[in-house]
Amino acid sequence: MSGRLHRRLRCCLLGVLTVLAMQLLIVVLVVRFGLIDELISHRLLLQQQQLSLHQLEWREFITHTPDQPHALYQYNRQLSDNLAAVRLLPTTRHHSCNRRRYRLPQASRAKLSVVICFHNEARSMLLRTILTLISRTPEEYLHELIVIDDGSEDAGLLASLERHMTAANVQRGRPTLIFRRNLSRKGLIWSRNEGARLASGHYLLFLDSHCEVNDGWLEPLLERLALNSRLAVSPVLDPIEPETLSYMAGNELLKGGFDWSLHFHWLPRVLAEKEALAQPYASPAFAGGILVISRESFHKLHGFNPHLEIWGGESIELAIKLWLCGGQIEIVPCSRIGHIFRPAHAFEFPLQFGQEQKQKQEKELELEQELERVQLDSAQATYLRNSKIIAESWLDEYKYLFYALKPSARQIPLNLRTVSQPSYDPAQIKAELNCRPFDWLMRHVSPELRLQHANLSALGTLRNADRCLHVAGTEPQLQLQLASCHGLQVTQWHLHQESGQLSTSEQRLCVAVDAAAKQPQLSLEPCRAGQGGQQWLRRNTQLQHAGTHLCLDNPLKDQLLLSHCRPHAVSQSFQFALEIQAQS
Ligand code: UD2
Ligand code: MN
Repeated sequence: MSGRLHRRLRCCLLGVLTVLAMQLLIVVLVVRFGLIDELISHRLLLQQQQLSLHQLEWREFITHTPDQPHALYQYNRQLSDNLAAVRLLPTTRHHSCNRRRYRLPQASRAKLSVVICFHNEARSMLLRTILTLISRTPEEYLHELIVIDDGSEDAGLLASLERHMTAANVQRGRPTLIFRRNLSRKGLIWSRNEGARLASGHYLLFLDSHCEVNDGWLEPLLERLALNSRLAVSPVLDPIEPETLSYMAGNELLKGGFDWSLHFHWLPRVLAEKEALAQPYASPAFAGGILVISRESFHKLHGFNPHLEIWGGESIELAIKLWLCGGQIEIVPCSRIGHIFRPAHAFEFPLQFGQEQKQKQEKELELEQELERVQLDSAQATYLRNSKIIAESWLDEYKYLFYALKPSARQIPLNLRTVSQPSYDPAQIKAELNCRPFDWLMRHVSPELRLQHANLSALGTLRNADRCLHVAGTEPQLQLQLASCHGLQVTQWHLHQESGQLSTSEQRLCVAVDAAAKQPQLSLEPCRAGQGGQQWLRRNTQLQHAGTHLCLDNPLKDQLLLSHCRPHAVSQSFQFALEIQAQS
């Protein structure tokens, strides 16, 4: 009797286990082949009665993507083609954001115009950006979508997109669709300004063309904007991994900022007592170039600086302009937008310095070589030129710090083209809007800028006559030498206030002298705290090594050595680009 019961129980248990195992197998299969994503996203589209897969026939649209090498996109294009157009994304914002009810302005007063410009974006990626936006933005707020093709090589893309989207949009009539194509490439700054010129909504969203907005992205932003018309906002950007396209959580403990060379930097956000993680917070700069601003204030500020070319710096300039001219910037952690941060530029940059200029300099062979080097990296040169314009426009007397860190920017001719551009004169904008001096921003918005060099006595290039102290070669064969001061990559130095160390600007290598050696030699060593051999004293324009009391000297062309200090010796006079404070 008990044996039979046993057998039955075993049978039952086996049955239950088999069913469980089968269920597990189904789950694994569904997850493995991404069926869940497909099913949910398909349902999502149909449910929302928006641009359904059927209407848009997007598969047909993306099959016409021209075959291009990976370098053109810098992400996994094949995977992008095979993923659902709108996929389910993980909830990355704090759970309290989901529970909150947002105080939203009336839709008739908060119409949103979205500007997306792109150059050589894969069709599936652009489509995902657009469809995700449409399906995750409350219909009543999404007023118009302005898509600008900035001279992409896939010449048929825009017309085809327009055809499909217009057909899909017939029943809804919303959002208004505007398509434009630049026959030749004009850069993202020109294109975004053009988008803003065409826009008619109350607010502008500038969006990259490889993004996925997450659920509920708009409401937290609108709530803030409605409270304060002088505010411009960024979501927290969630990184999408370029190869796996997996969607990850961005960090709400970071602010946007920039350094004196006008490069964008993340800065730590320090939470005030009782400040919740999900609370909006002020930020010196936007979280990158994805931002929402009222159209009126954008135009009042004269938009993005039209003198900036192709790529880079425009959102930093807008941030400086906003803060100085009565605006504010916030990052809103309850709003999330995914963005593919690509490992390298996915496009070429036009040359910055023309052949003619090179010819002019022909006599000076060296300078010519420098210019060639500059030409090799026109992306850097474009960024440098844009940064120089920003420094000249807004940094007031602090622009010398910028030049100290970017000495080669001095060589870059500006000849600002104004013919086809609307007039843009920072001095006029400052007068018109009663803008504050840059110093105010350092005091009230970005104290990090003040502190950045607080422990330095001097910084920048270190020059004797027309030669600069430079670290040449590659590891482990690095060499200290004198080189032309004009190269883009010429070494930048830091003379530290307390330790007296003379280090490269990333503070890894220090100039050292072995005091115990018979003939003291200069060398490069990893910087180490409390290392006597690495201590230098600033004596007027001389650099005296503390251990040996010898001075840095350049007695013959390109010869670098140590010798007895002779006051007023020209060969021992080394100038930093910027002296900040005397050594203590
Ligand atoms: C960052 C910003 C971007 C912008 C840029 C600096 C984020 C997430 N993105 O870009 O918004 O501020 O820095 O200018 O912070 N494009 C054109 N024409 C061009 C070059 C680019 O239309 O000549 C498009 C491009 O297809 C993309 C957008 O401009 O949609 C931004 O360029 P990106 O994605 O290559 O640069 P990224 O993300 O480093
Ligand atoms: Mn981007």
